[in-house]
Amino acid sequence: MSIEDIFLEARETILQCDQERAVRLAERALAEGYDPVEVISSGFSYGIRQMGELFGRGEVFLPQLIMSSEVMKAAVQILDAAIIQGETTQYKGTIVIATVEGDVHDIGKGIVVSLLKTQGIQVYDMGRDVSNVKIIEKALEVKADIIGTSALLTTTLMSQKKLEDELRKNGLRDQFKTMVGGAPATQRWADRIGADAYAEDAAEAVTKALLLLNRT
Ligand code: B1M
Repeated sequence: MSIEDIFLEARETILQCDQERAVRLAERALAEGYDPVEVISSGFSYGIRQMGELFGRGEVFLPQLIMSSEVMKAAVQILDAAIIQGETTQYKGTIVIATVEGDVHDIGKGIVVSLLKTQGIQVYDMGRDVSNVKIIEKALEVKADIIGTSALLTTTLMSQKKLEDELRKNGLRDQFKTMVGGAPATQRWADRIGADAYAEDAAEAVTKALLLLNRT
């Protein structure tokens, strides 16, 4: 099967909410030696974004969106296991990462987490719907170098600004670098709120994290 066919079928499985086929396809892509990251980003992720557009236009409804994200998660789980994780105790740095409070979108953050781990970065993934207070507590506890937040809703994006405010208010701003991501976040947004970095996708998140750690 060509990589283009894999991409096309991956998108279809998401749009058709066909979990069995998605799982079989993920396994086949790995068996045929394709790069799991590429299969996620140009195949399944593309499909879920198309689903999001249909949802945004009212052409599909929440139950279908939920089903398609379950399909996405099942496929990503298989591909994720094949992404080589950095086996080291000599970490290049530590990041605490979370999806912000009020936001349950965690598929993209999960991909970011996997890729960061492949680069020997120690990752504390706090999950989703996490308050800034908890994020900061964890960052202090593990002496993180970077705090990374993901926000997918325009309404929850503001939490990334509140995190910057909270760090400043508590005299902690210089203690951590911050990175923001998620579909509505942009470089402009990062500049506006004073975040140290913005990343559009998981690959860029790795590049930016290494830059923040002076490891490039
Ligand atoms: Co939601 N949802 N959703 N949803 N959902 C969006 C975000 C939406 C744009 C869809 C739409 O209307 N077109 C819309 C937001 C509109 C807005 O705010 N303007 C929306 C809505 C409205 C909602 C609900 C409110 C729907 C409702 O209940 N009526 C609800 C909100 C619940 C809540 O959070 N409180 C909701 C729920 C859900 C599901 C549960 C069904 C499901 C999430 C499942 C899950 O994550 N466990 C879901 C999904 C799947 C989506 C879409 C379709 C896809 C998101 C996704 O997984 N993308 C999304 C549409 C879209 O984004 N275009 C949508 C694939 C993923 C690989 O990409 O997450 O962007 P992404 O991550 C990328 C980059 O952004 C970046 O790297 C990742 C990998 O490349 N990145 C980072 C992400 N985090 C980063 C952090 C970094 C750096 C880079 O550094 C720290």
